[in-house]
Amino acid sequence: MMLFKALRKSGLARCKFPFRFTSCVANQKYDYDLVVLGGGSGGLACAKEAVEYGVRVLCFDYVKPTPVGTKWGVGGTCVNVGCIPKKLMHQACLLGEAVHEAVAYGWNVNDQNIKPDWKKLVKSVQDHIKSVNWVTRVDLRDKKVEYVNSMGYFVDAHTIEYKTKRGERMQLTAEYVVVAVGGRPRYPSIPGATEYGITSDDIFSYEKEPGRTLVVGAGYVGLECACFLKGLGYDPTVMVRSIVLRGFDRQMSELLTAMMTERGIRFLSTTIPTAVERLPDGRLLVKYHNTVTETDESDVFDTVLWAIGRKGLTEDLNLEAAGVKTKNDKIAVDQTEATNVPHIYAVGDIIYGRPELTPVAILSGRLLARRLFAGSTQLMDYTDVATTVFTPLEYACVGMSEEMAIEKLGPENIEVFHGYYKPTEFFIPQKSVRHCYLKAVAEVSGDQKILGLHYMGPVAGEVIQGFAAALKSGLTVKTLLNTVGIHPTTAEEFTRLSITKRSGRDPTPASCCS
Ligand code: FAD
Ligand code: NA7
Repeated sequence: MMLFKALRKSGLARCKFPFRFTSCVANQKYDYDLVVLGGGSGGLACAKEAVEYGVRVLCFDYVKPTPVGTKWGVGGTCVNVGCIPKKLMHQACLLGEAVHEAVAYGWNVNDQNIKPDWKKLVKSVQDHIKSVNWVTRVDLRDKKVEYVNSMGYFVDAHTIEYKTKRGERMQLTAEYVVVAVGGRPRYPSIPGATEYGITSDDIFSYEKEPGRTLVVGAGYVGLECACFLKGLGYDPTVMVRSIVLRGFDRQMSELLTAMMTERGIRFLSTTIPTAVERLPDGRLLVKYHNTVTETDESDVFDTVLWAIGRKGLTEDLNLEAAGVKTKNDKIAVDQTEATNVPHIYAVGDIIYGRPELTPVAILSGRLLARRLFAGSTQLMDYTDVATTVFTPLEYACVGMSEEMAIEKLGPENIEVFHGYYKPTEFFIPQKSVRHCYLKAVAEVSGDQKILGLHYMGPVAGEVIQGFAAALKSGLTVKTLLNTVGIHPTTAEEFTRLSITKRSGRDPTPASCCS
């Protein structure tokens, strides 16, 4: 890796445009050393890392408009229609709560009925996104990653075809191809779904106020959308097909549901939508079926938001021409992110069976580039990836859920330390502390290696990020309890965990400093 960096510094490794086709490092058989399909989190990270080693890289990125016509710029889901706009909407909600809390803290906020201006918020969010798109393009140009704003697809295992803005078909060849095309929201196969429903791809730039909204799907995206809509003063209902937050710790998911219910979000349990119709007044009539009571009902909403999961964008890639096999709508890879065709790789959301998270896509893209072009052998470690659900009380976790630990080790071999806690800042505005809870799932014997940490409360993502590094380094209960806390914080509660579930003792604290 050092050698490549030194060569690059000396100018030997990279022959600058227009001499790109005669790169000193390159295999002259191909136009490019690396072509990346998809300029999102994973694709851009891979492309930008690869050019560091003096190779010729081209990255395609193209966004198909949604059924209602929403489209966006380079950078992929996270920047345009995912993490970033979601976090900004979440922040708007937290600020709304803070205004009301400020009064209790002595601030003279005259109008307590203040409401956010949806159009202004959407414009601010979109302005930020456009600035990120611009910075991304400049960054690609500065780093000498060639960027083509077109849909790329395989002609054969080393040849990619695309259409120019004028409609001409062009072809180029690459020694390595990285597929980083990500996914897009699914629509249910029911009448009216695409005509009248929107998804997370539309909501962050939606000009109309969402109003009374039906959010269909109780995964990570559905819950977050319902929560920011509620926080902004709208009236969301979440339709749940089976359970809330499948795949996450059950106790924490139930706590999250209770916290959302306390805040006035309605849940329609064991229900699936059957049709959406537009009424003469423009509102949407949604028909649905309860799969337990076997009853059919309907209700009227201003907006229907599908959050029923995402499908991988394999269908436009003509993967058969390259011989790449798919699994459902994703691509199965080995531990080196190689597909069944050795020089074709995949990173990010398009990989089958891996976490759909931006930092996962970025790190796997970066490590892949290092292995391909800088002699590295480091593999991506997909275990113990921390994540956060950005609901008003956030839920963050790393490692195993309680159920997973019980299944893997057996109930007799795990110990669960837990506790409710009272954030100091909640006292004056008398905010509900009912759902501020945390737990550590650990081995029962020895120093009690920690297998999973779960936290619901303020700034959960910030709290768990540091503990995630500790868990990856082999954190034990002994070390955790030997760690001196930072007082008064909520994160310090992890260093004070003393009650085990097995003991049956009440995990509710008596006072703020007990
Ligand atoms: P993407 O970022 O989706 O990029 C793929 C790009 O390739 C897209 O621009 C696509 O249009 C383009 N493309 C597709 N086909 C082609 C083709 N044939 N040719 C050229 N270009 C093509 N993750 C987190 O870590 N934290 C969060 O808080 C978080 N919040 C989220 C909130 C929402 C609402 C959503 C939907 C997702 C969220 N995620 C979050 C997930 C995160 O956005 C994804 O995991 C991440 O963007 C995946 O990156 P990627 O590179 O695999 O794909
Ligand atoms: P998820 O986590 O797959 O959740 C999808 C939700 O939608 C889940 O509650 C499903 O219920 C439900 N679902 C799926 N199909 C239907 C239909 N046809 N009708 C009603 N409800 C349905 O997807 P998300 O988009 O929330 O999150 C995906 C990733 O994006 C996530 O990992 C983040 O990293 C970002 P089920 O539990 O299957 O019964």
